[in-house]
Amino acid sequence: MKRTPPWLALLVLPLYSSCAQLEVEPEVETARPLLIATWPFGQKATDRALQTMQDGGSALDGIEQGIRLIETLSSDGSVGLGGRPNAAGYPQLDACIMNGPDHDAGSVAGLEGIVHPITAARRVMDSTRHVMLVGEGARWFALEQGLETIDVSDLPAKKEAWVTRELDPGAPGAAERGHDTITVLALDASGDLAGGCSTSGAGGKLPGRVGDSPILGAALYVDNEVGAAGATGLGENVMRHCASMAIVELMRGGASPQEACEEVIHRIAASDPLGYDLSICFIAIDKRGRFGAAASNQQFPYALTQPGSSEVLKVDAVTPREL
Ligand code: SD4
Repeated sequence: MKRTPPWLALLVLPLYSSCAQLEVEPEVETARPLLIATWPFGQKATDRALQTMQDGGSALDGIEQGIRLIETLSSDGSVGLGGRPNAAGYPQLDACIMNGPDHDAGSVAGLEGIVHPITAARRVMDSTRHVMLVGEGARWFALEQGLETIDVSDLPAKKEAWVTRELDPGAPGAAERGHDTITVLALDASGDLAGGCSTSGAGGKLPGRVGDSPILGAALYVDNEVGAAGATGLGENVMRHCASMAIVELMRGGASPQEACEEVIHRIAASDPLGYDLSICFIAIDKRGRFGAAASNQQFPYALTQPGSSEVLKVDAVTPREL
């Protein structure tokens, strides 16, 4: 057998290695940090998150500060203590946070009277050996941590007015009311991911009902090797399908964030008696800086922010597949 002359290898190797590089998926030209959030009010969160990160904070800091702002404003009537109360007249809050680099997470559910559930979730992650605290225990922990609280003793008095206003199925716009949630995902300049989610949950829920928002893998999942996904909408239709984890796993298999979000809606619709009438929406970003969003049966506005641009984009409901 003829031996390849060494000078030929010198010529061919650089050619070979540049071909090999071509097979690697190219980086997407998005400025970083890249932030995506549910709903138009999410833009306030992504803007605050970007600012936090540009001031030297981590992606996790950005997520926490962005969501804290929405919890403070509580202006959409669904996040934080200004959110919709449960059937007993209390806002019971759910939140979780997840950090890509160490795959760590914290979560609180059914939390009453604490102004910043997202910070409570982060403290669970940072200061305990646990991942999730619920109800009285979560409140006790948040108070121990010195987190801001309000006096909840007058809340039952608000119940009657709220029930009349919100739970009357005949009230104008009643069908449209009931849920909204802030979920934010971040990709930082070095390619690390983080995410967070906070909500008062579905309005009029039974006391003690926990939705998808504090459940890792349901309304939020971050895998630092692949990407991150999050949800808003009717939690029962998200958590039964581990939707955010399913989106991330589809991205791991090669789907773009857009394809993965849409595919999970089709999958859920295919197995659910509701079909596409699910009231669920997803957002996702991948490690390469691509993003996507999808909704089951409504137009879904979401916020996208990166250095130099911050906008609210809209995606129409997915086109149903033949079931
Ligand atoms: C829940 N997923 O508690 C939340 C509500 C929500 O848009 O996201 N509404 O089910």
